[in-house]
Amino acid sequence: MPAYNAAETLRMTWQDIPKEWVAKVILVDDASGDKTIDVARALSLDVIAHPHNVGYGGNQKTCYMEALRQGADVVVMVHPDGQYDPTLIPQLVRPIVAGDADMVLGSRFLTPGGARRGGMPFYKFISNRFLTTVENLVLGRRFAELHTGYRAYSRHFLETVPFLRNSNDFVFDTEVIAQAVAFGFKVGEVPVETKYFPGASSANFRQSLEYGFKTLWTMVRYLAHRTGFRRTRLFTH
Ligand SMILES: Nc1nc2c(ncn2[C@@H]2O[C@H](COP(=O)(O)OP(=O)(O)OP(=O)(O)O)[C@@H](O)[C@H]2O)c(=O)[nH]1
Ligand SMILES: [Mg+2]
Repeated sequence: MPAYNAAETLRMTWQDIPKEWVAKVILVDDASGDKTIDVARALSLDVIAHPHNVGYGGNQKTCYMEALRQGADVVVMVHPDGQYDPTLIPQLVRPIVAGDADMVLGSRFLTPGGARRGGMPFYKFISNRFLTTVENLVLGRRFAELHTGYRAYSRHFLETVPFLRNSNDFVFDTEVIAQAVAFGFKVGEVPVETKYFPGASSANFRQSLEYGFKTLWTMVRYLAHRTGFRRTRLFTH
């Protein structure tokens, strides 16, 4: 769990995790201003505390490095803000264990109307659809959604893709998808629900706009790399 000011929602998120499916719950706190660390320790999670705030992508880097260090075969990212349903963890893990995928995305758009019913703001819904369409064109795939924060990775994936070179910001999530395609990994999608509610953490308008432009820039970089125009270390070993 990449956590930032998640004290209010962490316990309920943790309670819904199917414990028989999960060997370890690692929480990385990104210098929250609230009691996230205290709640995490009370729940006996493996806690790593960043001494300073790095950002959502930087937080994931620490999460994945620690999971690899602890010997994980499959790693699932669950946001501690309660927006994604942890009871669906088995659905994300199964395709990896079966060898059908090395990365699984929990898609909020596979159930028609689901994202809006879950309270996704209209502007996020529209920009998500737009960006996903552009990305599909560039990547040559047909994903239902590329902006979900609910994802699972195989160990092999995390040991192959150079995710430490990614942004420390939200666009980390887009870069990983472009890397998955660039490295030829099989990416699966399973339907998940989403809940937008007052206590959940949500990227604000400015952050979302910045994320949108950085996502498009990532696609430009991907194309430039693919065509040999300008290669980037994001997509090489
Ligand atoms: N490390 C770190 N984590 C963050 C930061 N901001 C948010 N997070 C965590 O990352 C998760 C995702 O961030 P959100 O702000 O919820 O954004 P989002 O879920 O991508 O966007 P929404 O769909 O609008 O909720 C949250 O569960 C936060 O705990 C940050 O600055 N640093
Ligand atoms: Mg959120």
